[in-house]
Amino acid sequence: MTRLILALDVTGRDDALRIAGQCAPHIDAIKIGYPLVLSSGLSIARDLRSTGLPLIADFKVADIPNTNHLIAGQVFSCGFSAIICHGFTGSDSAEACISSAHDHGGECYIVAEMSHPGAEEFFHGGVAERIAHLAVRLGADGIIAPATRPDRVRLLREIVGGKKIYSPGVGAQGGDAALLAGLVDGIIVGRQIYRSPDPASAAAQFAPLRL
Ligand code: NUP
Repeated sequence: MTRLILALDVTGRDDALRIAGQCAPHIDAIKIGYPLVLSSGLSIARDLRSTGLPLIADFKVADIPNTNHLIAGQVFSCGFSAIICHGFTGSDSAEACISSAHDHGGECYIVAEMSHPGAEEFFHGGVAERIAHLAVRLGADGIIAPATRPDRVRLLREIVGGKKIYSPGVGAQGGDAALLAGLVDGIIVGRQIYRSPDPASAAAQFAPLRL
């Protein structure tokens, strides 16, 4: 089964709650980040919990260990069940997020390689592989790997084994969900769903993946 994670990058509270409510029967989790939290406040997380779905905080946390620890503490006190952090900051910073997540009964996902074209400038040449190894060594719950490059996801899967892989980049960024089925544990989809005139139907189109 491949989970469907809605990237809810709208910038209005009402839109966010409406789309989340419509899509809830067709998705497995909601991921929110700076666009929604900066426009609506962190309290949007509490409101979205009424959907009953797990909430993932995509703040791509990338600071010194103490600041990472403080950020993660705030995230989990708002009811998120997982946090996404960067790994290029090094073991101590990543470990601060992972241990904070686990102290709160939550999960931590480390970005191994990003999905946009520019990611190749720094994540290729061995960096993504090193970050994936770091995620395994530190006991992260999984990694973020690009749906736009299934061959890279296959390679990173060999490193992380049974850890979870969540993949953004399906739809608007050109990734094809069918190529990821069975390879990743979840696909992250934003614009293809929330920009649709009928977000529930757009989400429902991924139903075969979730079987
Ligand atoms: O490498 C990444 N690529 C990516 O698109 C890591 C991410 N966290 N994301 C996020 O996934 C991005 O910030 C957005 O929230 C979502 C993809 O949205 P869309 O391209 O499907 O609209």
